[in-house]
Order: sequence, then C-alpha cells, then structure tokens
Amino acid sequence: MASRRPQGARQASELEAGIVIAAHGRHYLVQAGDQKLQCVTRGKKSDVSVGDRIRFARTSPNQGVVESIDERSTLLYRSDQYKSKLLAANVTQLFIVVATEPGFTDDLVSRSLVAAESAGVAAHLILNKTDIVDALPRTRERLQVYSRLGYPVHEVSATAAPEDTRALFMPLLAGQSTILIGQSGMGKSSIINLIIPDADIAVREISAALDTGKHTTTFTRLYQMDEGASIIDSPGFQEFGLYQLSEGMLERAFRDFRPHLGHCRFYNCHHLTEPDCAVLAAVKTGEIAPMRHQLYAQLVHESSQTLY
Ligand SMILES: Nc1nc2c(ncn2[C@@H]2O[C@H](COP(=O)(O)OP(=O)(O)OP(=O)(O)O)[C@@H](O)[C@H]2O)c(=O)[nH]1
Ligand SMILES: [Mg+2]
Ligand SMILES: [Zn+2]
Repeated sequence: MASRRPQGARQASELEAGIVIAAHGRHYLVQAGDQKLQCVTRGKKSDVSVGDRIRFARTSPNQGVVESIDERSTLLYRSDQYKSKLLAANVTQLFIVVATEPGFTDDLVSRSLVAAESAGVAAHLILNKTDIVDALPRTRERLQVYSRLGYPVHEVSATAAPEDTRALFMPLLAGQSTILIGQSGMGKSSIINLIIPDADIAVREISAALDTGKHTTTFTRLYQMDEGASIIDSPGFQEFGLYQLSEGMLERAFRDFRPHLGHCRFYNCHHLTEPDCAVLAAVKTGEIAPMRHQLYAQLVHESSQTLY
C-alpha cells in the first residue's frame, strides 16, 4: 500500500540512525550498524558533515535519504576560496600531523590551532617521521613554540616504528573522536593504517568508485573504532575555514593572548596599532611570538574581507 503521508514528513519511528563516514558533494556514505548506505539530502541542501549523526529514511536496501541531523557537539570548517565548508562534526580532538620531511609551515599549524580553539576541540601535535634524523633537531626546535603554549607534542614514526606508534596512539584515541589533519605527505594515512588495518582497502574501494586512483587522500573519511571511539583521515588541506570567526572569537582563539585580554587601554581594542595595547606590549617583551601576532592580524584582515 502506498503511504498517504506527504514526502519529507516521515514519522520518526520509520527513521534509522547512522553516522556519516564520507561526503562527496551531496552524496554521503552512512554507517548504520554493520551496514554502509549511500544517502542523499533532500533538495539542494548540503549541510551534512562527516561525523554527523543523522536519521535517514531507507529508499532501497542500500540507499537512503537524510531526514535530520542530530545536534552537534562541535563543528570544524574547511575553507574553499573565501567560503567555509563543513569539514567534520562531533570531533573531540584534533591531531595536527607534521613531519621532519617534507617541511611544514607554521602558518598552517597555527591556523589549525585557531580552528581547534574556536570550535572547542582539544589540539595535539604529532611529529611523524622521526626516523629522518638529519632533520629532527631543527624540527623539534620549531615545535617548541607550540609546546610552550601548552599543546602536547608526540613523536612517532609510522613506517620505521609502527608498533611504538600504535602503542602511543591507542590510549590517546580511547573514547574520543579524533581528526588527523596536516599538509600532504606528513603521514596521516600511514598512521590511520596502523590503527585501522582495513583502512587502506576501504579507501581504495571509495577511490575506485569516485575514479580518482591517486595515492594521496582526496576526501575526509571516518573510521569507527570500538567503544564509541572514531578516527578521521582528511586530505592534506590548503587552508582551514576561519572566515566565519569574528574578531572577538579570534582573539580568544589565541591561547597566548588570553592572559592579556581586558588589559588594553580601550575596551574594544583590536590589538593592531592601538596605544597601550596589552597584547602588543606582550609581543614586544617576547611573551607572545611575533609570528602568532602576525597571523592574528592576517586573520582579522581575512575575516573583514568576507561578508556573512
Ligand atoms: N621515512 C618515513 N616515511 C613515512 C613515515 N610515515 C609515512 N611516510 C611516508 O610518507 C609518504 C606520505 O604518507 P601518507 O600517509 O600518504 O601522507 P598523508 O599525510 O596521508 O598525505 P595526503 O593524503 O596527501 O594528505 C608515504 O610515502 C609514506 O610511506 C615515517 O614515519 N617515516
Ligand atoms: Mg592521506
Ligand atoms: Zn589590545
């Protein structure tokens, strides 16, 4: 019997729960129990993110329509030419993967930290490829600026010390939803493959379906671990989506600024050129690294270029 109910108004009892494990345009791969389904949204909506817990209506044995998104605890954005798009929902911690080689840029690390802080997500740094010993001392030195800010830095080598790497990660991942982010070639997928043994196969299957056939990760992919933990692999990003952040959110996203906020002469100080600015004073004494203040100024400039 055909249902009389209008489309789009299905009863909650007919809906099933799932988690979005990959997104491609408006097509979503949804994990529901042991099953994976291809889901679409209604109309032109594309506001679903990897990591979203959703309710869907089944339209065929392996297909469905997303009917609702459960409330998110956190949301991270990626940027796409001055537009922010959804990167991942409900993550509890962000691991920034850097390597001895190829080199990483401080700009991307700092932007990732700002993204994590503003989303209320814990941030750790992972230094991979410690087996490339020539570049190790210099890389360690560069990372000190972040450990001084209070971000944990973990050293691993996914290929040269896989067992140690796995042993370090497992307790850090327990009970958490973790996203690995970082520039291309840092070793994010290599780390994921140590933790999720079938990850490689799963990605190759999707890559084949999307006809990319490349080694580099081209889409964000969530893997469920046991006991509610999950880990997300992401493509080497160009930039994080930070355009949606207001100036007030930006200043608070810089951990090193926080002790100085509220101590400027002007209550609405921009910390750029104002007299008697407590933040600028801290830059002068070296308490705040100049590189961090430069990024703040750049982000204020970028967010002022975008209309929302
Ligand atoms: N020497 C060394 N090489 C490594 C290590 N971990 C990964 N690699 C190599 O680094 C290269 C890039 O690794 P991936 O895991 O594909 O890097 P990724 O961060 O996922 O890169 P994208 O998917 O492009 O963002 C591969 O050739 C790996 O074999 C390591 O600990 N030491
Ligand atoms: Mg990868
Ligand atoms: Zn100020």
